[in-house]
Amino acid sequence: MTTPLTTLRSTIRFSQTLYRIAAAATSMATVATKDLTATGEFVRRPTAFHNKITADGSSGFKAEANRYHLYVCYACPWASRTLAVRKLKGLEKIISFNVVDWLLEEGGWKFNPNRDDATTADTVNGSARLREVYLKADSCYAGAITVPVLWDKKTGTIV
Ligand SMILES: N[C@@H](CCC(=O)N[C@@H](CS)C(=O)NCC(=O)O)C(=O)O
Repeated sequence: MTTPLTTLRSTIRFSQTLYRIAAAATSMATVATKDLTATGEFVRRPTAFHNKITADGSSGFKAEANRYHLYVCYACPWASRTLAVRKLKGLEKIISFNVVDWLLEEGGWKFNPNRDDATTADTVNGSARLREVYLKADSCYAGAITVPVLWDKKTGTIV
C-alpha cells in the first residue's frame, strides 16, 4: 500500500540517486577539463611509471605468477582494457586486482568496499586511497594519480 511515508522514502531515494549521478558527472568533468588546452583539445598527460614485464627479467620486472597486482576502476576505459587483456590472455589466476570507488572526488581515487558489490578494499597495500600506493612507489611523487596501476608485490613498486 502506498502511504505518505513510502512516497516520501522513494522521493528521498530518487533524490539521492540524482545527487550521485550529478556528483559523478561533476567529478569526471573536473578531471576532463584539467587536461584540455585553451582550444579545447584533450592532451593526455605523460605517465610516470611505464616499465615492461619481460620473460627474462631484463627490464627489472620478470614475468612471474602471482607477482603483479592491478588497481582498476570500472568507470575507466583504460583500466577496463587491462582487465580485458588479463582475461583474454588467461591471466586471471596469476594477476590479482582491486577496484576503487567509481566516484572520483577531491583527494583522488579511494578504496570504498561498501560502495557496491564491485568495489573492493586494497588487499595488497591496505591503502585508503590510491595516492598512498603511488607514494609507496615513490615518496616524492607529485604527478597524476590515475588508474590503471600495475603493482609489483616483489619489489614494492609500480611497474
Ligand atoms: N596513464 C594512464 C591514464 C589513464 C587515465 O587517465 N585514467 C583516468 C581515469 S579513465 C584517471 O585515473 N584519472 C584520474 C585523474 O585524472 O585524476 C594510462 O594511459 O593508462
